Amino acid sequence: MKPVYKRNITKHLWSLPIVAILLFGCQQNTTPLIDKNATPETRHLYAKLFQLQGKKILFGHQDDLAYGVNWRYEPGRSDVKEIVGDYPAVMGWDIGHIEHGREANLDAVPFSLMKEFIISSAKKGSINTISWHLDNPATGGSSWDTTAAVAHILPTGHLHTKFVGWLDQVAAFLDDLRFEDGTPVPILFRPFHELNGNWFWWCKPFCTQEDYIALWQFTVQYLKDVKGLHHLIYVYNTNNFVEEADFMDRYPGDDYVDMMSFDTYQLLDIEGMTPETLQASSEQFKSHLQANLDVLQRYAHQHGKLMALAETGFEAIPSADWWTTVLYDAIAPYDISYVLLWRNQGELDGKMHYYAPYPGHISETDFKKFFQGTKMALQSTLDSLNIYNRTQ
Ligand code: BMA
Repeated sequence: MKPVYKRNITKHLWSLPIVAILLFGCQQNTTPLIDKNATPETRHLYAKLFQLQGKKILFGHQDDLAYGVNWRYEPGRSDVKEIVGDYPAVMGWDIGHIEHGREANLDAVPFSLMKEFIISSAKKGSINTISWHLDNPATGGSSWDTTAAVAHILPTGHLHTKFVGWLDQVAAFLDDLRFEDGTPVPILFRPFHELNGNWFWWCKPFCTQEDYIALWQFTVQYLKDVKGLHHLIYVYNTNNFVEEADFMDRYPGDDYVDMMSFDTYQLLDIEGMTPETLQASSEQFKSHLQANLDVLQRYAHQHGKLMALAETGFEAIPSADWWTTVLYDAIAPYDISYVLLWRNQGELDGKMHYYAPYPGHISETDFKKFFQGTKMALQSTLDSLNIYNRTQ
């Protein structure tokens, strides 16, 4: 028996390279998670996201379960679900004000509820992503107070201890996000976002490239190696950009980033809007979005990272077919893992501030079409894929 077995192996050795090409040849260049000790659920999620690349675009919405247009904190409610019958595949949250140990975030979402929403939606298959609109540590002002602060919170700065205390608060919140069996819920963490804008104190005009990168690297190392958090997938994020160089200018390096992304909104004042100005604005938005997605995709593939459109939308969606003719048309050709719409606050400072439609909205029918026979995926799709590879 033995010699026959040996002969057969030798006979089939020639086919090994072909098998290898079939298995690996068509895949993108991918890198492992930056956290070598990432939990099994986090590693599984990360691998699944690579498998889904190009096939599905997960749909996300900020604060989806917390409130919507004309309602607040009603269990099970979601503006998205009321129209399409399913919850978002990606749930976005912001932990601004966690640094002060407050009860609620900067938009009044209680952290205790946020925690419940994160755990319960993960149990149903959704992925949670967290951003952090942290206050200015130098002044006590908000994220939008652009007084110089980054250099002061680095290890050599006089506010370093204060900042580390803030990171301890972040770590405690993140560490508390666990399934019933105690396993941490994987989180896409997107700190110091829109870095090339000019509105947050960590943005380009208010700190050097070196200091931004040092802040990012310190934060990752601290959460991962000092606090021992191993359920985070780190998301690098710029705002939309004109110059390609602006996208990678402050990139903290392949050892510090798992996913690359940018944010962009269609901006048009609804007052005085005409069909012509709307059309022109939509065309311009679409072409700029695609130009930026070209750049994102090139760098993400080159560096073996995942990619996402981390925030987008058109405030109050004044266009009935925006979902299919503008957003889907623009993003469908790309390998982004997800697209996330910003929050449905409702009225804010005298105008309507929401990015997903609600029942009765002019774009309701088109929003349903956006998910029919397209690459867009909602919670139930992820649930059926068991993205965290959990048995319970
Ligand atoms: C902005 C607006 C603000 C909000 C902030 C953080 O885009 O929605 O009202 O406070 O995001 O969520």
